[in-house]
Amino acid sequence: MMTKQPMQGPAFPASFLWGGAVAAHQTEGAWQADGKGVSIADVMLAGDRQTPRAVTPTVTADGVYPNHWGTDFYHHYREDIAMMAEMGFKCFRTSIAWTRIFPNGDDPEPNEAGLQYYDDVFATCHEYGIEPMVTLSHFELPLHLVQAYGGFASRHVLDAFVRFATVCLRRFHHQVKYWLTFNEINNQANWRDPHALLQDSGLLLQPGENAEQAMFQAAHHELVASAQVVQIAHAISPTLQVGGMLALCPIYPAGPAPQDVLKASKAMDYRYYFGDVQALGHYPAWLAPYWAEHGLTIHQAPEDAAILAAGTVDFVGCSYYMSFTLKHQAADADYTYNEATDLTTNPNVPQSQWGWAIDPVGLRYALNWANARWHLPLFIVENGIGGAETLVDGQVHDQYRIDYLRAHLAQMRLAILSDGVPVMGYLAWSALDIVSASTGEMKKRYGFIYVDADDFGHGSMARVRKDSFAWYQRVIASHGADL
Ligand code: BGP
Repeated sequence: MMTKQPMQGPAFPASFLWGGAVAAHQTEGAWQADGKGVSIADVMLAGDRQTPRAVTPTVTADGVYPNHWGTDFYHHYREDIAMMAEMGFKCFRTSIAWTRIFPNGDDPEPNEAGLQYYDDVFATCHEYGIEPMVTLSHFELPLHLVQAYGGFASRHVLDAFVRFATVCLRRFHHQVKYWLTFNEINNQANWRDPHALLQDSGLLLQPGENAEQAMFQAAHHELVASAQVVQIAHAISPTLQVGGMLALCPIYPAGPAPQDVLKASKAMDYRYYFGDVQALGHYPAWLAPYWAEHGLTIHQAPEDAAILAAGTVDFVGCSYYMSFTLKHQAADADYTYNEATDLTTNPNVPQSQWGWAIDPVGLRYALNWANARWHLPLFIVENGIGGAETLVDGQVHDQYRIDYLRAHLAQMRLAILSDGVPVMGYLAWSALDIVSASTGEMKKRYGFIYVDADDFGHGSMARVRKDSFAWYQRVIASHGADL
């Protein structure tokens, strides 16, 4: 039962980093401004809840490409960061669009105008005492690297990413302490979803190509790149903290049948092996026999194992949106599961307007599970609920968002204070309304700040404080005692 009255309770640790998150491609717009190149986000057509987004090889005149305008953060960032400061943000996460720095991903020289833009964004954060957090790869690969090299299938892209990351670390390490390498690197565990493969690794499968083989190979290159970036960051400055980033969606067994319990446990192993490698420095023991049994050959350079071992992350960033329930299917024999066919609806939790399970207790469960597995500080760098909203007399009444966030924060507080889980901070998704990654819709709104724009970019782009804006301001001011 959700209440409108504050939920009093103990405060979070004083060092807790309250804030919010966005991604460059979902909010900046200005898709060709100041030398920026074309990214995969720029050629993804809008979809909706039923219609997946289509990837086009180029931009066509009659296409609808929502990431071209986003919510024009590129020109509104000073106003937006000031409003984040008004809420009391301690930390603001965004990504650096690779194509603003290297338009093709591997150009001979970086684009100074792109570097300067992010200099200004991070300087504006510090004007308000807000600590920036940077995601280096957030579904924004340069289209050239996808088309010319097949994305992270190629070690050339591994090297190009490390070069891009090194330029960013050297330029911004005085302004940015917290870094994430690959956003939700584990989405591609669902390798039957072409968008997960494209967004995570820049893979566009050829006809007849083995999707699982392609995923594991590309993911290996990303994991090596991530480990290299960790080491480079620590060499530049020991104060830098580099995290991996996983979509943390617990998978529950559909019932008490032992086969269901084992299936869900193995599915978690499969979905989170990326975190095992980034946190522990090596592949889990089950993968080599799994690859052999499935005829998968993952090419690893001789030096890769040492790189992985030396490049473990300082913390594990996680998004948390939902949980899954999984039923063992008679034909099942191994770890994989098909998100399209094997997941069952959980009758114990409600769903959002877009069909995502609303499971606050699952956040406490997931934080405990991750802590027991990786023994590293955790950071919730995305949590929120998307919903359709309307502006009425200059106001947006988003009580459903307050209820959702209040319930999740209450469970996170229990994980920290009662279960002893080390959580560094909480960054709500999203600080302001932005383009949905999965559907390309603006109508699936996430922000504390409403942006006057529709699914086609029509609108004034004016910013309006929603009811949740004042609520979150009070939460932060009370260090989480007043939820
Ligand atoms: C995560 C992404 C974010 C954001 C979020 C909400 O997977 O890291 O970029 O998109 O999901 O999902 P959506 O925008 O599809 O509603």
